Amino acid sequence: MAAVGGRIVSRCVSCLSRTAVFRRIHRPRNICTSTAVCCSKSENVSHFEDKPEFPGSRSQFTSRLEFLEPDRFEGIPVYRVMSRNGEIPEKDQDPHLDKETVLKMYHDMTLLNTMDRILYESQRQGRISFYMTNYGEEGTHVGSAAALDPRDLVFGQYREAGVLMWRGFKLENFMDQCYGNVGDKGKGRQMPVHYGSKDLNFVTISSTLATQMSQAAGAAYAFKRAQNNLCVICYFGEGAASEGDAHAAFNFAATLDCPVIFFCRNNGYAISTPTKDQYRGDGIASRGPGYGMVTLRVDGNDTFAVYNSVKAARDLCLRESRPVLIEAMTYRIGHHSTSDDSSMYREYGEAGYWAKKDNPINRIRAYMERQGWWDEKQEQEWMKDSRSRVLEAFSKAEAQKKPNPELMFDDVYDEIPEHIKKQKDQMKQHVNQYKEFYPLDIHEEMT
Ligand SMILES: Cc1ncc(C[n+]2csc(CCOP(=O)(O)OP(=O)(O)O)c2C)c(N)n1
Ligand SMILES: [Mg+2]
Repeated sequence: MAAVGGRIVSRCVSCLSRTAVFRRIHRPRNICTSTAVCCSKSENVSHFEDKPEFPGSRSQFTSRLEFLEPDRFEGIPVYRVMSRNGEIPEKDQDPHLDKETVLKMYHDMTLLNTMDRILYESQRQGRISFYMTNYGEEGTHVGSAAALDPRDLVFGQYREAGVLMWRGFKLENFMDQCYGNVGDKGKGRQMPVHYGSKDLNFVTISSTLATQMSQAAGAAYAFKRAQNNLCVICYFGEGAASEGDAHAAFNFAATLDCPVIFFCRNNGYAISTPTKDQYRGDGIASRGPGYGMVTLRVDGNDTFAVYNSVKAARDLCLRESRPVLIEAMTYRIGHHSTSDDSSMYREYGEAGYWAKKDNPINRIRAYMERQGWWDEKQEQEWMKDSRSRVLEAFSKAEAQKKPNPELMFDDVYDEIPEHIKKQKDQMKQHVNQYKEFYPLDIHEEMT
């Protein structure tokens, strides 16, 4: 390797070190003189005039036997707009959202929080069978939902209730689903938190991890063919990204140039498995370039940064008809679900840090206070009002009957086949014969 040029002080293009002394090697690029393996072997050296002709290859030949070290580069940066105290240091990054929009963001984030508390408690009291809270991730929901067109199709994982709330899913709708009562659009046939709404373009949750990912790629392909100028957004956890279906989804979307935003909520845990035991690479974002996808990592606790990211991703998706991967860094403050006890696998105080010090709700509130749009008195009033709204919806849902049990046989087939009809008749006969063992009084009557 012929070293030319003098010594200069700058940032090494290879190891990105600032303190090292540099040499210019071959092309005018700054390479650290450090003896570190990553730096000394950083430049491509080719003694060949031809370029690789292998199908799918787009690089050069090299005479260096050099492994690609995953730690050679600094981590992918986290895009942020707002500091923890609600300041926007780079004015050109301010999304300039109007007061009404920011207040709606705050109202939805806090209402979701209050709803989570009440429904979590109601599970603990045995009133519903299961629940999952969204604590800490409210900024990823509301920031992303606000940047979309309401006609864009949403595929969720299960911890995205704020997206639905932003689109207009009412407290009653959430409660009816969790109680599985006659008001539930799913007719009481799903576990709590498996929401869905055709009117709001939100595909019903299926908690089998990552199934929504390849469906989202397929839906985006259909959108592309329909040329409807809409995109698909697919939410998933960093844990779900370890499923094989995630690979299929990324690769289909990339090779078929599908307008889909893959929005990863990296909240640090897949139930009890922390990210350090889930992967060795630089999070989920580092996988994007491997699939040929444009990629961005964002501070998920910064609602404005999430908003800007999804808005830009949406434009890109539609303009260039290609998928975008966004990794939103956040933290799951609550237990995974009511079936989990996170004190068994994380230190006391760890979640508390995120609840108090780095929390999306606190951050947007600090912004609103700086703008003079919010104060303690408004906060107190809103907290009282939102709590009573949640409690009212909760009491109404609890008082409603459960659906007619016969409905469990509907909606899988367009026309119920004979063998299912037979099962339905057997169920009715059995229940009628052993009435005293079934809580028929809380259900709508069978025909
Ligand atoms: C195919 C499949 N495997 C395992 C599970 C059990 N399971 C449910 S949620 C979960 C963790 C998912 O973690 P992540 O994707 O990070 O989402 P988060 O819960 O953190 O929001 C697991 C393993 C499942 N539902 N589906
Ligand atoms: Mg997770």
